[in-house]
Amino acid sequence: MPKDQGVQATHVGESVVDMKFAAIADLDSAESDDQLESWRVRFLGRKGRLTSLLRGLGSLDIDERKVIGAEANKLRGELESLYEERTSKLKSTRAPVGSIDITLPGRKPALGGLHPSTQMIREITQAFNEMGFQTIEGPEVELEKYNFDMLNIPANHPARDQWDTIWVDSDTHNDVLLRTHTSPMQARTMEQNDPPIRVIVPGKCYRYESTDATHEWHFNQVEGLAVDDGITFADLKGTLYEFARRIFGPQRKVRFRCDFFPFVEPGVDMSIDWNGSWIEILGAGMVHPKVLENAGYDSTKYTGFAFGMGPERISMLRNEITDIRHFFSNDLRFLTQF
Ligand code: FA5
Repeated sequence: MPKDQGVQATHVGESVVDMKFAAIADLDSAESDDQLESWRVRFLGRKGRLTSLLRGLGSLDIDERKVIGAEANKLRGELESLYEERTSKLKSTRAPVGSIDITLPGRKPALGGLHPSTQMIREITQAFNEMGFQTIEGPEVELEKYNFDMLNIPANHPARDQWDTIWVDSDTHNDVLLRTHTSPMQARTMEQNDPPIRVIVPGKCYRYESTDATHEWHFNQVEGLAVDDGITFADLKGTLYEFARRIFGPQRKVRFRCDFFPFVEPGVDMSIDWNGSWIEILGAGMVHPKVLENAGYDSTKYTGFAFGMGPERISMLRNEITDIRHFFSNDLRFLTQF
């Protein structure tokens, strides 16, 4: 805009034209209610620049006062209507109430995490992987043959009572069940592979039993099997001691006691010292010669050890969880702590 000659107000500090340029530029850059209000106070307010200029007119001679006074009053009118215009323009570009406000910070989607059982299983399998065991998995819906027969637990043998079994109803088969332990994978692995074998098998198991703080009707197990020429009970103990050292730390005491499982001889269970008492975390033993022979191995040449542990029980010990049922209750207050 060209400067208007005759409206210079050198005596009153600032020219009407300079002020007009400054006011319009500032108004155009006002983007919020606060900035608009600050602009109004600075230019049109009682102590604003335009009011100060008008007050200063008294010091001018009469002719100058008339010209500059008229220009300043005209400018006031112009600035007031420009202010109204800018205010309604800003309002019209704003999102209507109830619509999305794109200026708000975004909401973070909730991130999932690994289930505490999965975390424990991964830690356990990693410990054994580092000792040379390979991780494999097997079917949860299993044949009676692998779950019992090949593990030296024939039909009607009292040892079957040790595992309360959930059988699968079927018109064509009466030998299908939900596996009661991960040990059937001992039989399946030996059936399909020649020694040497070193495998670790995590997976879900199911038992028809009532639940309490340390028993669930479905839970995970991690099975281990090593078969080779010349494996001894010392290898079993050494491997499980090393596992306990990795999971529970070097200070933790470990206890082996005799136990009976039809598929091992001798059989043991292993307990961990917990505040002065012992808590059983796994069953183990030397693979029974009959189990080796059932898989077609020469039991005079090959020996092996096997073990089966409960990762939920181990997590309970590690994390001071008092009830195993928390693992499968799907309560986020529990799950998000891991
Ligand atoms: C067995 O299931 C054997 N198959 C283990 C084994 C494998 C022995 C190889 C010898 C050689 P047991 O029923 O004790 O054994 O279960 C093994 C572990 O699974 C227990 O120490 C416990 O940690 C876990 N476990 C057993 N039953 C439950 C249950 N109802 N709820 C949660 N964890 C369980």
